[in-house]
Amino acid sequence: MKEINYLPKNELEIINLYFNAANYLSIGQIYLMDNPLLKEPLKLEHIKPRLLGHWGTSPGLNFIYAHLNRIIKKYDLNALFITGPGHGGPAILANTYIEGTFSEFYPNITQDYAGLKTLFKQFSAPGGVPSHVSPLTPGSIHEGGELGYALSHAYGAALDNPDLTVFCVVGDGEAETGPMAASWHINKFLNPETDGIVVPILHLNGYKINNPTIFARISKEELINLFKGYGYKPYIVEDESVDSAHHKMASVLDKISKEIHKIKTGYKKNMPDAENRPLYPMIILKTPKGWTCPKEIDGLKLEGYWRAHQVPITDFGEKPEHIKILENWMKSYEPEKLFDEQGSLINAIKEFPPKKDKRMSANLCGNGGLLTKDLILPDFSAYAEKVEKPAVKYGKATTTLGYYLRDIVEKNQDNFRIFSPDEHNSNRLNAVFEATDRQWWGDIFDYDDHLAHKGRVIEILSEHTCEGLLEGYLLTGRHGFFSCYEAFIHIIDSMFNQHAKWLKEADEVEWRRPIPSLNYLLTSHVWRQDHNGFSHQDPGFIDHVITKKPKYIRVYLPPDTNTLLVTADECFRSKNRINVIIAGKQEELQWYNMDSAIKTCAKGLGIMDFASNDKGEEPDIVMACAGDVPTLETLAAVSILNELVPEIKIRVINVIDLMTLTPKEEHPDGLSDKEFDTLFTENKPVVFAFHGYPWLIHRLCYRRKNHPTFMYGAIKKKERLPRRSIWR
Ligand SMILES: Cc1ncc(C[n+]2csc(CCOP(=O)(O)OP(=O)(O)O)c2C)c(N)n1
Repeated sequence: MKEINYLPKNELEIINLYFNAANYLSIGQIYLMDNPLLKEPLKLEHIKPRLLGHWGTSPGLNFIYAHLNRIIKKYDLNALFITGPGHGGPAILANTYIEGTFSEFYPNITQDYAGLKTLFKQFSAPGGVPSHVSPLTPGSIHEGGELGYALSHAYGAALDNPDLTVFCVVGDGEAETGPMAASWHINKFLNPETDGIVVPILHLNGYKINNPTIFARISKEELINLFKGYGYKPYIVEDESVDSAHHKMASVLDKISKEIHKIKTGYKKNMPDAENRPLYPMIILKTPKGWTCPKEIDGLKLEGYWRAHQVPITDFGEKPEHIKILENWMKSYEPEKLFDEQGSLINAIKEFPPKKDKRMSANLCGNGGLLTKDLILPDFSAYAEKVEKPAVKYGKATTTLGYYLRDIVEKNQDNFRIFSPDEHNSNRLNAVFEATDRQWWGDIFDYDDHLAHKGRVIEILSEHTCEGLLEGYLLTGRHGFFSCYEAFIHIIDSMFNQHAKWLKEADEVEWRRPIPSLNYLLTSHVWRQDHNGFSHQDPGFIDHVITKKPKYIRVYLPPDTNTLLVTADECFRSKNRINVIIAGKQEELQWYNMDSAIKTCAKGLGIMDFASNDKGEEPDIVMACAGDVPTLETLAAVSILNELVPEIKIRVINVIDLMTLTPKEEHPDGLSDKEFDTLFTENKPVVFAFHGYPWLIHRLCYRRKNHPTFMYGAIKKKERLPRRSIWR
């Protein structure tokens, strides 16, 4: 085969030195707290007492990283690296150390003996870096840990970044997850002219934690056909010998780089095939799990088996002979050829990666906040519902929001996107299509409704994919919006967790810049499932959201059009938050004119004067509500009470920003006890009609003085609605 000697000798040599250095640095982080260059014989006291980290995926990641460095320089690529097996933290950190970025961001980790020792010691140790890729990792937009989102994040990063190539490693175990299975289809949305390129690299190392992977145990033909079926052009790189694998990988990456160039230039020049979806290349890299570690340990298979997944050699106290095995393994990379006398990497290795922000770990997309431009927002009051008197006029909140979104799209053509799992129109946001289309690279027929090769809306019936794309888009500094049925947003509960964790951790990393907020519109909500029913009811996403660190989350329940517009504007201006807006899409009575909507939203809640008869005095009862239907029901109840018992003094309070109910010390929007008591009184009964489950209000208010008087009208258990009243 002509790949056998594809690389000239000098190139092979340096790429292999780089690979050895990255492997050595990965193992060093997992094992050593002293004697980092093995200058003296390895002893138990040099080895960390608690061994943490994952070796199995690391050599594959190092191999890929080394080869990408080669082609970035050769083809002057603007490249970002995303790794699904984020548990391969030691490998990614090793590469950022070689690239020099790690020392730039953390000056105590110097490029010498002392720095090397600290690099090793601080890995997965208190005060250091976690064992997975995290916000502390330069160049990362991707929290390691929960598997399944690498490819949707990669595609999200590539959207509207026409010059970016995102190399995305997908573990073959990760490839078994549901979210990943849907993500392969995102190539049917990418526009080769206006978006970047994603090159998926399936890392077929054969095993997960304790099991073989499905993809490794089907025939090559089946595997290739699968990816051809997904619309990719798969290239297989398969070898156990490091040298010949280098030749094969280099040869494939050269081919792929040329294909990428052809795709990009072809579409820019609008060549004849520009009407067709390009066949995007991908790589299937088949190398042994834990590649280059000892073949066996204690007579058991290690390299090329799941035993290599985490820490391949352990029990040094009980089995001192393991110390020698580890030492020999580390020495097999010949550290004396990788580092100079001062413990600094030799120049040839240091010089190998690309320079400045061409280094994948220094790509500005990896710190998206640096690239963020504020959205150009139209004046929301221009879309106001004219409300001369409360409770007279009907309006459709999300329909009007659609006009506002339409104009945001109009003003932010490459900086704002909307994602939805096939619910955009159902959620009444149709007006957006006056300004844009749904981006789509499947067949398009002349009778199709707003399907086009360019468009600001992406609809795919996978909440995971919508969420992953939006996260990738936000993490690389742009703005977006996700509209979804309330009941089904639970599908991404866990992705929401991961993003919330990222925001919290990234906020604590000095060099990371704030990114635009993740904005959800949850509609088709629990109370108005007119076409559906019990199957579509669950208001529990809020319960999930409020468990996260308060600083980063907001939950809004605007009861009408004007409050929805004010809320949306606030969300689009915010950064580093997750904003959940829950609003009905049906025709509903309007309560607030724009002026009062602005005032009430600024406080997050307010007394509905038109419905209250306490006239500034202490009321006999407080009727509180949060959510559009509970507001309507509360006001209906109040009008009945006014007729039946006009002597009762009633105060009606409408809560729009749910987090105002939390104590001020716990949430930036929380009311002080004084403010709370002034509104809700210290001892008068409070009847609270709430959109979701009642215990949530209990949780938010239980430390308030008159909390014992609270009574709830809300969903107590899963029941068919709206056949029953909310009052029970
Ligand atoms: C969604 C999810 N489920 C389970 C796990 C636990 N887990 C961590 S690594 C791993 C195996 C991953 O295998 P693969 O993706 O092939 O990575 P590699 O073999 O390269 O380490 C599993 C199941 C996880 N991190 N995320």
